[in-house]
Amino acid sequence: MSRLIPLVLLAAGLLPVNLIAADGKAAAAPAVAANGAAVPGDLGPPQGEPIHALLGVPPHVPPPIHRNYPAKVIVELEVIEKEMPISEGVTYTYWTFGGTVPGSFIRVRQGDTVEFHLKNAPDNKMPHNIDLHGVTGPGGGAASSFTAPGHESQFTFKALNAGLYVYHCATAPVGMHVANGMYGLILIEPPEGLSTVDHEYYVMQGDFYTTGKYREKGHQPFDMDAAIAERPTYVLFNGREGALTGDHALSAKVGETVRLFVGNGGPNLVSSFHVIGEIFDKVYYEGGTHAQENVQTTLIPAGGAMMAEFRVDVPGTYVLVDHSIFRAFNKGALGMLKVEGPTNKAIYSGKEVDSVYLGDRAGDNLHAVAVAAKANASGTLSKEEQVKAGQQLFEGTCSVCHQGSGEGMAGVFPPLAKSDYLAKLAKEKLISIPLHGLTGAITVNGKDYNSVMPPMAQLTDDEVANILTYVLNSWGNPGGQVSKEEVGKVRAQPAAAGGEAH
Ligand code: HEC
Ligand SMILES: [Cu+2]
Repeated sequence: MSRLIPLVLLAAGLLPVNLIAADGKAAAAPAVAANGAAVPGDLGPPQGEPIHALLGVPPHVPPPIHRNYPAKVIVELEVIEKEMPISEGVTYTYWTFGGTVPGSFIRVRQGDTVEFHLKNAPDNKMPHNIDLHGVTGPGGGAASSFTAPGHESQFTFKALNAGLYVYHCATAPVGMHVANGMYGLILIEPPEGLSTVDHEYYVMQGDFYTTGKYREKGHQPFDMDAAIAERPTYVLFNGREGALTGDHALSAKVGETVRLFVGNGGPNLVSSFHVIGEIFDKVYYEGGTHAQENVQTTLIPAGGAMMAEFRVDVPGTYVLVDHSIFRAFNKGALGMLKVEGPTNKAIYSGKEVDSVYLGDRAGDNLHAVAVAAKANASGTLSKEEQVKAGQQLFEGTCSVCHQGSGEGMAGVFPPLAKSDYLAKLAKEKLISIPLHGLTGAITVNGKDYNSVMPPMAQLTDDEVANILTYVLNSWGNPGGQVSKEEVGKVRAQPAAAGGEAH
């Protein structure tokens, strides 16, 4: 049993002589004690030359640490306040650790002495600091790191406990600093390291509060009242809608193993983290040392984290969601893991992306929608731009029932293509259909329908305008144009009852 490091010696900083190698560095610690418990880090003084930490830019993390001795690790993190897109055509002023949301990923080894430098960029407006949940000491470093714009502060801590920890700004008003994106993860690796996997990714959920509606275009300021009421406009992975979809999706190949480091910055919501179509082989819940196996959905508290490991067995698109599911489909909490490789019919029969499930997120990054939003902002929006944007929005929204071809489904969903009903509608009535829905008996192209179209209240005024302009100019319909302002007027009126326009 001489290979076990007595806990009390470690705590006192006294490493047993038989663990020090000839070069003065500690020999590799055994991974696991005979009783199955993880071996605590070697907590003696730092050895060797100080190391400058490599920081990970989300969704990437720095490489695993293969050191077998504790070192002095220098971390330099700069706070940058900057405007970035939060959704297509929507911008927000973020406060960031390292220029990204979440902030730079920090990776050290248990037992390391971390010399932390926090810089506050000179053209920032606010003071900031950092509270690292991986720090043992009052405020997790907050008081020692309070930094005015154009200044730098420094403090040092020993990474006593292995685990995956959230860090965040803790400057008043704390909630506002966190809501603006001031959070990230620090991984304190156990001495024996983590198991080898093919891919490691960094994902962090956060809730955002804007004065405008979800996807309302233009620059959107922070809404303190909504934040206090805990009514987020956006719930996002990695700080922006689409940060992990389309071209930005995470990737892996069939047969590979994936480790997700997932944190929740909050400030308010608890995440029910789930990957549609995948089962986590292991979850290190709460970022701790023990793993649960075969997990479908795992809770990540605000200010908490977890590690999930799984092998991908069949190709396709796996969708990361907060399974409080309105957040995924109506507030943006949706990411993708694209897996390439040969199919395995014995495990799953096929079909690439489930567009009925994903709606307009199944396609590309809503590029045409962004183009239209820009043109709208500069007052140059053309009918063609509206039609293009409308087509992308129609996919997965209206196409679920009326079909991509606009032909509908016999006896169930009326056609929008060459619809004589639509052709004779007054503009206000047409606009009111997506806004308020439609019920009651109608006749379209000689066929009777008596069904219910639910209101699509989640769509913004310009989205409705673009969709209707697309519908009016497609499939042999009469043409015309609907503006955002016209939609706004109809939205303000009460819903008219009955199906047929009088
Ligand atoms: C959940 C299914 C569903 C979705 C999604 C849906 N509709 Fe409908 N829509 C219907 C049904 C059902 C009717 C017929 C209602 C009735 O019988 O009164 C209808 C009727 C209509 C009509 C009038 C009838 C016609 O064929 O001209 C228009 C216009 C229309 N929808 C446009 C849209 C647009 C635009 C969208 C997307 C923003 C949309 N719908 C999304 C189910 C849907
Ligand atoms: Cu701050």
